[in-house]
Amino acid sequence: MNHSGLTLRKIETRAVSVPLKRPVVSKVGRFEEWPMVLIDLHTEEGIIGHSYLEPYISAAIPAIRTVLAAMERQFVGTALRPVDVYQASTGTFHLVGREGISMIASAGLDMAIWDALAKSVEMPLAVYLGGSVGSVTAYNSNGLWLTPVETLAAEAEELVDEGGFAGLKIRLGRPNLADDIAALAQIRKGAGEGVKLMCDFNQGLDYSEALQLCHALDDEGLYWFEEPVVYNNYAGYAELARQLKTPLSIGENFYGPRSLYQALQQQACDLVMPDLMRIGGVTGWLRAAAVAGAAGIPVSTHLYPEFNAHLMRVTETAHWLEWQDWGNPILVEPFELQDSRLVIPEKPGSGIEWDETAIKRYRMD
Ligand code: SMN
Ligand code: MG
Repeated sequence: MNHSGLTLRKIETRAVSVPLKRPVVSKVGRFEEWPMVLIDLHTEEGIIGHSYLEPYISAAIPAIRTVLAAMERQFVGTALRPVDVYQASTGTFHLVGREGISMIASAGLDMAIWDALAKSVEMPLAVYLGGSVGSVTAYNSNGLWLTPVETLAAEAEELVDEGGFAGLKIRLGRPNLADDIAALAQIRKGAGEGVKLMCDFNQGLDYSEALQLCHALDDEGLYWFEEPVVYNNYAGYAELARQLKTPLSIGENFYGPRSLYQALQQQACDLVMPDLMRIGGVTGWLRAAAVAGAAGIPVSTHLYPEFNAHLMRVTETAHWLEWQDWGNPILVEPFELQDSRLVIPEKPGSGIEWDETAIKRYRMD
């Protein structure tokens, strides 16, 4: 039997900064543009795997590219087995920390390998992973930042219309509770009854503020409270989860499946939403999703909707896909949304194809 598969020739990385239709105004920063690292994994067999990373800050990009270049030296000429490469790359780079840039670069490489392998057998990634293509329940996370309250009703209406959305992410945590309540009223007015509102605080509160604000908002019918306090205060989260009726969601800052396991061990949340670049790419996701599935905890996604849609099709306790259209300007064919569901394209791999003309326009390097 021939198990040779694909062999790594080179890892090409490019940095782009893509304009955002609605600037991100949040407790983690204000962003007018969205920096991305595009990864093209070239194989000796001619198949090219694509993935991208969203590192928030462009200052982080050179470090990520340096680690990916080191990984290229580590794996060039070898067979692309994602589980083995994940083990070896996280194994090498854990010497400078399991979290942060090491994990982010490993995840980007891992995603590109899975994409290339699925393409090599002409299967959509979901099918290659043992699932099927279809659609995935999604909420719209493209707006409703900490922006002026009087603009929120019209924006909420627009966001629902972008894909018949049954859920929207909203950001709260303004300096005055009255302003959050007013923001919520405007959003409800624009979104209409029945639309679920996922409420993100982006770690903007200290524990005592979170205690007060979450209790004050606990009867407002919000679908979840996300990251009220610093991401790794699991003891604080456990206490909040015990006290509050509104489900508590964390996970975009889990680095690797073990962080998810530790959070669940400490009963720090009701819901999880791992971020693909921090959880460890496709390989990290599958491991984390297995832990959450065994624990009966619903799993939502964070960013990376194109890859995540495939992963949700093989996630036991799949909950909501977070939809952001931020990568659309550099894709040949943006993914489609209908009736609050993302429709996975019938294409090999993840279905990501670069719009090279657009990439030239947004290149940073
Ligand atoms: C978020 C994502 C990207 C930029 C800022 C904030 C947010 C989310 O935490 O969950 O979408
Ligand atoms: Mg969030």
